[in-house]
Amino acid sequence: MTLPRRAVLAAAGSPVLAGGAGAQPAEGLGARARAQGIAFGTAVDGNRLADPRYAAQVAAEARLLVPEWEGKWSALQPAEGRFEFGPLTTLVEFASRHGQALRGHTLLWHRAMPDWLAARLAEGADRARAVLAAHLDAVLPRMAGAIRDWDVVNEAVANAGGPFTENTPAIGDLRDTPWLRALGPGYVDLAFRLARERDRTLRLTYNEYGVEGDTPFAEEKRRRVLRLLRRLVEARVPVDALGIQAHLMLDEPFRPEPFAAFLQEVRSLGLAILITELDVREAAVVPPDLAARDALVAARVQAVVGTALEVGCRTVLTWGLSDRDSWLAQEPAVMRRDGTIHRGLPLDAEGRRKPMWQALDRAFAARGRG
Ligand code: 9MR
Repeated sequence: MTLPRRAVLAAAGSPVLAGGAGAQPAEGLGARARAQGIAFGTAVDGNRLADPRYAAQVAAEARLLVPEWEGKWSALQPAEGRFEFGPLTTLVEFASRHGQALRGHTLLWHRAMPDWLAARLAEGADRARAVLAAHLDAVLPRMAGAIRDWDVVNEAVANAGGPFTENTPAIGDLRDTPWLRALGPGYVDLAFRLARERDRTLRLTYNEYGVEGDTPFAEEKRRRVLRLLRRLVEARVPVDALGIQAHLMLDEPFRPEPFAAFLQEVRSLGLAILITELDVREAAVVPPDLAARDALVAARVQAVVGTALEVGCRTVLTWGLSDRDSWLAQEPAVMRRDGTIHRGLPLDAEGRRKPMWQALDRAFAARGRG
């Protein structure tokens, strides 16, 4: 497997290839995963692509990209009926120049909604159905050549308490959102059906967080997600895959068994499994030395990703590549309180490979041998 020429040129002399101790493979994680039949990639923020170091990292490490914000309603339809494809097209062009695939995120979410949308949804079911259909009519054909896999519905299942800031009351198992209020629980079915009607060849994914840990919170979330997926499959709603976000937290325990059992159940429904947004929030109190911190992150990543690969997951994306560019370094709700930044991505703030990079590489290689 060889990297496209442009990616090799972009990566030459880049710190992504210089970091870490001992011999480093010249090729990126994406190429190494691909050799094992696994698609590896990352979320990309198009605003940062003008930074040559950032662009070189993305070119060198990823074979698959997902827009961090450019595929959301607030970006794509800032005013009703006015579609803005510029930012997403920047990513389409970058991916095409570097021989990378692109997946879509997201066609329906209760966040990153433009103001006009909440007002329109409040006008009732007919208006809600019409705006959703119009959005898909504009976005899916326009992106059909570039995006073959969409997160159709994102984070529809309600949390059962726990460490998250967004614990809105549930209606049934679903989160209380403007979409749910307008259309009832059938809004999930509707989104998948409308997407399939518009393009029968797309892979349609349901994307969710909070299902990885060995906690009562995650256990209940897994039950709720399974109930939703079972209902959708029984109703012949065209859902093809479950995206496991995998925003992992080291303050939470993890055991492979309950996670693997959940993934097996999902597989038995006939759905594919993707890891879509992997990163790691370190514990509130961390060891004083970086090596020990990085070892904890790497061990968790290897355990979680290894488990998912064992049950047939063949797509892994991190939510960014370098700790410097992560939402974990920017968003107050998840930032560290001790003045350091989370070391929860494959590259450190300077772009050097960390033990998490090697943990992913090992997990991919183990699946190749297995
Ligand atoms: O990382 C994204 C951040 O930059 C955006 O401000 C935010 C709202 O659009 O979304 C973040 O990404 C989220 C993703 O879309 C869905 N799962 C959780 C991610 C982190 O919040």
